[in-house]
Amino acid sequence: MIEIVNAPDRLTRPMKRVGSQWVEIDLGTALDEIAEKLEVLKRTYGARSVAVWKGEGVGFAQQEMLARRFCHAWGTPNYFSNDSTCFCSRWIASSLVYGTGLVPDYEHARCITLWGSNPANSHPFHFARIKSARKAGARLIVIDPRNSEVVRSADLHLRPRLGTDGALAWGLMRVLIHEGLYDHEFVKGYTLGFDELAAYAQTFTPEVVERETGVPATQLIEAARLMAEAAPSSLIYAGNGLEHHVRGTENLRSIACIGALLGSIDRVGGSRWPDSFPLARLTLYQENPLDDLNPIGAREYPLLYEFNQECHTLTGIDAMLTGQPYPVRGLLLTAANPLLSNPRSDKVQQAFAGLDLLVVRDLFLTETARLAHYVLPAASFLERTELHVDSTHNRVHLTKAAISRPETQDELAFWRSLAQRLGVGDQFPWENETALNHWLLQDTGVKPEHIIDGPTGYSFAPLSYEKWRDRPFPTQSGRIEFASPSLADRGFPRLPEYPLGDGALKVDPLFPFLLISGNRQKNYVGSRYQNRSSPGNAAKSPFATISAADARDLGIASGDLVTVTSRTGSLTLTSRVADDAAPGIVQIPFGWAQANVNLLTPDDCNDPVTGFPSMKEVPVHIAPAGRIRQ
Ligand SMILES: Nc1nc2c(c(=O)[nH]1)N[C@H]1C(S)=C(S)[C@@H](COP(=O)(O)OP(=O)(O)OC[C@H]3O[C@@H](n4cnc5c(=O)[nH]c(N)nc54)[C@H](O)[C@@H]3O)O[C@H]1N2
Ligand SMILES: Nc1nc2c(c(=O)[nH]1)N[C@H]1C(S)=C(S)[C@@H](COP(=O)(O)OP(=O)(O)OC[C@H]3O[C@@H](n4cnc5c(=O)[nH]c(N)nc54)[C@H](O)[C@@H]3O)O[C@H]1N2
Ligand SMILES: [Mo]
Repeated sequence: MIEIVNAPDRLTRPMKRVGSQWVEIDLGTALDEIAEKLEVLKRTYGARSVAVWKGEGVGFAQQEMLARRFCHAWGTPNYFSNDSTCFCSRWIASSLVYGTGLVPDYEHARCITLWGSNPANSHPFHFARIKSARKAGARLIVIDPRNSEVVRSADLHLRPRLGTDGALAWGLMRVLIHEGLYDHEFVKGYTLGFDELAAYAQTFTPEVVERETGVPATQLIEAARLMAEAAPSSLIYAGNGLEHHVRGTENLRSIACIGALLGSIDRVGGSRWPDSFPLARLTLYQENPLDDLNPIGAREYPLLYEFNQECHTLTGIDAMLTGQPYPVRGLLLTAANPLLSNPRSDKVQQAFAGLDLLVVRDLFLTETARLAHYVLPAASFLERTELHVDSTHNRVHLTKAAISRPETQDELAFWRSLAQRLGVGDQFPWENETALNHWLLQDTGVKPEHIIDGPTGYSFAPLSYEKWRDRPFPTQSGRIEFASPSLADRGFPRLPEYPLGDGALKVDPLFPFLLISGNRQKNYVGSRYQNRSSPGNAAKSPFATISAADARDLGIASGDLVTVTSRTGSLTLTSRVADDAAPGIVQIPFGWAQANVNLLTPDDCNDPVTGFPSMKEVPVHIAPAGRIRQ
């Protein structure tokens, strides 16, 4: 952390691009010029021609809300973010079934199923909780086509073919129903559509599911029984690996239904319905909805917009390139590096290079920042104070600005200084983050002093369970919806159907391998910090990981350079042959400039429900690129 914030190449001065040169510019002048250009765009094309893009670098809490607030204060509905390739599809699937997202109660669980997630790399603090539950006797099931550290500590590993998780979920539901292992009372009392669900599940016998997914029938039955034995203290955590698929949301919706059959929803050791902590609302969607301005992607992917107020980034890139459905000519981007993180990087590059105004706020001069007209140095997490609500433990934390760097601006200061120049400063009345934090806490009964006092945060309520006993679920019907009337109204199937046969269709002779892009690595995050940790730990280059059997067939040894080609692009990188990789699958991490996997990922192969791009099931071709050993 210290190396990141004190890195010698950290941006410290605002810069303006003049021709191909960067010139340093005073912050006030930069903001004046940016505001002036924004006003010109507003006069010429309307405010909606300017978009805002927030990235993973500032997370999902108040910094995100400030960016959203700016949009609606100034008049543009076009807010883009990494959320629409990150967690929205899981959130929407869970919200369709339960009316809310759920949080895992790992500490009390007796059976934990990790489905498409590898917390040993991605969420070490979750993995620590899982390990202590294991010590207390919890069983662990991992559902992942490949091996990993979590797999090695599991009781049972199911390896479905990529993207066939929906068939597996239906298979598990059929076993639970067929063997009478589901929670009859819970299902009767709190769900909608069980008869439809049970009828549809009939087709998914263990043998049919084995043919579709490759998971042996005996393992499927064993998994269902393990889950049911531990119920209701039996939880399923679904990860990012499930989302980057064309059928991602429907697969996730069917997985969500299993929890209700197990009766493990909001039960001790199950999946909790989070207690709310009423921070004041920063967004202005109610005050100034702007829906009539046709937010980008809201027509194509209405659920993404209705549930998360997210515009669709891939449609946004097209709008920048084509001017359709209307011109998008300016972009204010903070804490993101879409040139490496969004699919079809070639199109992102072209779209950003053609903008009239691109402003990038970052700690470093990233690939995206290099295309900007203005680059502004941003305050890092160690230079900010902000609230974090931990809904798995009902705690709220307040970070301290541990160091001060007068030359950087935090997110509040940036949006506020721009709003003031654009005549909407009254929407950003807080002089600094401390004032904002007080305002956010005003209705909670908690004062910042309370939070600072406790090094482990402030516990706002005891963990609560079984809230459904005296409260309807926040769905349309007030019940858990196996069958969704609201999806049916939009022309989608009521049940999260799975079209059998998808699993078998996957081999394209031109592109015979499937690419999983973006499995998380321990020593860096997204496109950042690859070479920043101590030399022993730093990741120096990306690898294409393939199985020993595939390597033999291709005549490739570990360390050889390979060329991986998809329908959209090609890249050459070092191979790594791993015993535990799955045959037919190549894995490449994302976020590397020298081998950018998002040149291979398509932008026209999206989940029809939420618009999520397909990034974990991309047909590719692999060939040796030469015999040079690295
Ligand atoms: N192929 C493929 N692509 C993927 C994924 C995948 O699995 N496969 N995963 C997707 C997912 S889940 C996500 S979340 C996205 C992430 O994609 P992005 O949102 O683009 O996130 P990062 O690549 O981590 O880039 C974050 C940037 O924020 C900067 N930064 C760090 N701290 C701060 C700060 O405090 N303030 C500011 N202003 N900037 C800061 C960093 O220097 C970095 O440049 O990528 C998506 N892209
Ligand atoms: N160190 C580190 N930590 C991170 C990040 C980072 O870049 N570095 N990124 C953060 C971000 S933005 C996110 S969103 C999270 C993501 O964290 P997780 O949700 O844990 O996602 P991954 O680590 O990518 O693991 C996804 C797993 O899904 C599997 N998978 C892929 N396709 C399928 C499929 O079709 N079916 C099944 N069943 N499994 C499949 C992959 O093999 C992989 O093991 O991690 C966060 N934490
Ligand atoms: Mo993410």
